[in-house]
This record gives sequence, C-alpha cells and structure tokens, in this order.
Amino acid sequence: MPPRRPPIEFAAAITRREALRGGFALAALAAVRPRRLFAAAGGPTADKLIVGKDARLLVHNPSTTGFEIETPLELLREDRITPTAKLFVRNNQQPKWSATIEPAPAGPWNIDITGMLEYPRTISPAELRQMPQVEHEMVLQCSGNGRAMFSKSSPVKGAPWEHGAMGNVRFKGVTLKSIFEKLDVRPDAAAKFVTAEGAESPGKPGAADFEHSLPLNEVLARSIVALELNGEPLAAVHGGPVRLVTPGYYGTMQVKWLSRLRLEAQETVNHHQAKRYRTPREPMTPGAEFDYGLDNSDPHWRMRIKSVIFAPANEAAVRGGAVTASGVAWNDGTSRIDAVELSLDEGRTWRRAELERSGPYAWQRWQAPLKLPRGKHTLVCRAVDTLGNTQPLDGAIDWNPAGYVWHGADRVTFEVDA
Ligand SMILES: Nc1nc2c(c(=O)[nH]1)N[C@H]1C(S)=C(S)[C@@H](COP(=O)(O)O)O[C@H]1N2
Ligand SMILES: [Mo]
Repeated sequence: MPPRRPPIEFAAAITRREALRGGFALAALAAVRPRRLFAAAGGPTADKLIVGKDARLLVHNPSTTGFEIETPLELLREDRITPTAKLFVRNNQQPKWSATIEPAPAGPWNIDITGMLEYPRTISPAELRQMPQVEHEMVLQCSGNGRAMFSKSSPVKGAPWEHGAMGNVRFKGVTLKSIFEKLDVRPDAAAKFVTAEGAESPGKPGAADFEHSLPLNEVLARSIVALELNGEPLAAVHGGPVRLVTPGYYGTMQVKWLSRLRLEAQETVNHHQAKRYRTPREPMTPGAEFDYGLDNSDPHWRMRIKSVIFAPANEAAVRGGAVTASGVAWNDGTSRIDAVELSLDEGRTWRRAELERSGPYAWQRWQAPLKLPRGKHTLVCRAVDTLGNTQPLDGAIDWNPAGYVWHGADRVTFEVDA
C-alpha cells in the first residue's frame, strides 16, 4: 500500500466578507465558503514535490514512487485550458528525473514498434518533430476521478479523488497513422491491440511494470504521439519527451514516457490492464468483491459521458436571488453533446443550460442564469449526447470495488441569502 496522506487539517475558512473584498476571478461565482481549502496541512505541497506545480493542489499521495495530486474545483474552474501548473498528476511509477513541469532532459530516446509486424521499427522524438503535427483540445481524466462519490454508498479502494483528477488540455504531436505510414509498418492481420510501455520501472521491486493495451483500429484512427502540452514541450511530469495520447480515452491509457508499442493479438495480461483499471460488466452490490477477468470486465478505454457543476460550489452561501450556474460536460468525442440539463427538483423537471461549443474531445462549457428564492437548493446536472447517452441520477448504481468511472449526475447543495 502506498502511504496515505495524514488527516487533513482545514485552513481557516474564508468568510464571505473576505471573499467579496478579495473579489473572485470569475464574476459569475458568487459562491463562497468552499467546502475544502486546498492542500492538506502538514505534508509537502505540490510545488515542493514537482517543480512548477501550484502549491494549492491537493496532495493525496506524496510518495516518489507514484504521485497522486488533485486539482481542487476552485482552481479547475478558473480556466478553459487547464494550465500545466494546475493539472492533476497520477503516477503508478515514475522516472526519477520527471518531477518537474519543465521538459524532459535532453538525451537519446527511441520508441520501438515491435510484435506482430514483419520486423521491428524505431523512431526518435527528433524525427517526430520533423513530421506534420496535429493538436487536440481534450479532457485528460483519470478513470478514478469521482471515486469519493462512490464511498458515500460503500467504501472503495484508492485515492479519494473528488472531481479534480481531470483537466482540459491541448496535446500536440504526430498521428500514429502517419508514423506507421512513414515507417511502412504493416501489422499482421491477426494484430488487434497496441500495448504501450513507458520507459520507467516499477517503484517497488517485484511490482508489475505499468503498460496498457488499446484497440489497434482506434489507435490508428485517433492516437498521436504527443510532443507538446499546452503549447510547450511536453512537461516531464506529464510524460515528456513523448506520450501516447488517444483523445476521448481515460487518462490511464495515455501512457507517458513512451518507449515501446507492441502489436498484439490479445490485450496484455499485465496486472494494470488485466486486474486493475477495469470495471465489471454486470452491476454489483455495493461492498461485494469481484474477481477481474478479461471477459467479465471492461478496460478503461472510451470515457463515459459526464458533466460537473463548477458554480455554485457545494455548500456555498450565495448572495441574492440571481445565480449563474456553470460547469463543463464531455464524452468520448464519438458523438456531440446534445444538451446539458439542470434540475432544481431532484430530476422531476429539467431545463437546458447554454452550451459554448468547443472541439469534440474538449470540455463543452455551459452556463445557466437561475432566479432563486431564499433558502436551501439542490442543483442536479446531467449531459445528453446525440447517441442518447446520459448520466444516471444515482451514480452509485455503477458501484465497483475500486470506485472507477464515476459518471453520475452531478449535484450541489447551496443556500441563497437575501
Ligand atoms: N508511463 C506511465 N504512464 C501513465 C501512468 C504511469 O504511472 N506511468 N499513469 C496513468 C494514469 S493512471 C493516469 S490517470 C494518467 C495521468 O496523467 P497526468 O499525470 O499527466 O495528469 O497518466 C497515465 N499514464
Ligand atoms: Mo488514472
């Protein structure tokens, strides 16, 4: 077990008067009294662990064998593109030199392409830099994001991420398709998966090395080998010099420090692919156990449709009756987000929020003016896409032992003062 963070001591809560005097960055956010105030007291802050990270990030796990660091909603909602300094970090294992948002140190690097092809190929970041580049604005989200919500029905294992194991970023690089064309890679007909390996070793001796398999057809349609993040050379902590990036897929599949791609007929039986980062196909009773196999569970490939409320903040006190609710919604990019729907009566009636359109893999930002009487209110939010995918009102129906792929309708409770 990785060391868990010490119990949180909350910083003194900001009073409403102080917040108003300071003036929140977003005028729409009349909400104050955030439920949680940034990093745990006592342990090292994110800027001490990773050069260039924001000190206000929430450190779930400071272990140098695998950081788990979350972006509090209060920070996440400030930007359309999440700045690299604020982006969450989730490592199962990590190279020693990677604890910085600066680029990876210069030095020899190769990506080998092996497995089911006539003979192995190799390509370097320098060669990739000479090739045509594409850029995707996209959600990067850990499949454990929202895990804390499952624990309300029955405890789950893993870091208690709230909504901040995600960000909306820009990755730029070379498509896998063009790399295969340039190197004349012709996978055997029986090759159905690409297994991606990072260059780093497990943090603990004997532990399984991190790797993941993705469907070959999707990789050829979507994936890039990324060289840049948010317009800069790819930050070392986020996988620099090169990362396999498949827009619309969960974060765990976005393999950092990419060193090898294996063409294979089956998903790898590696622990991280076969026993972790999967969800049972059939609904479970909360609290029950599950023996993961390749054919009774699904790997965390395409993201499920989801929306999150950024304002009002949960448990906020909101001044006056006119409140602008806002947030984001996204899916796996296969179909368009058709609507973001809001309810103030626990799902009996819904109204549509206004959507600001962005690229297929990016957050679609939404907002809605609400006129509300004094008193306590609960706002529920769900997204619907053109394929008819939506979010369950009670996300706990997807309960699973490791608390993965939460996508329940989001919900905040707040108080309107006169
Ligand atoms: N090589 C490597 N790639 C990795 C990981 C890792 O431990 N090693 N962790 C994965 C997981 S579980 C997630 S959620 C994302 C997190 O990406 P970030 O740290 O850049 O935000 O990276 C993924 N890629
Ligand atoms: Mo993850």
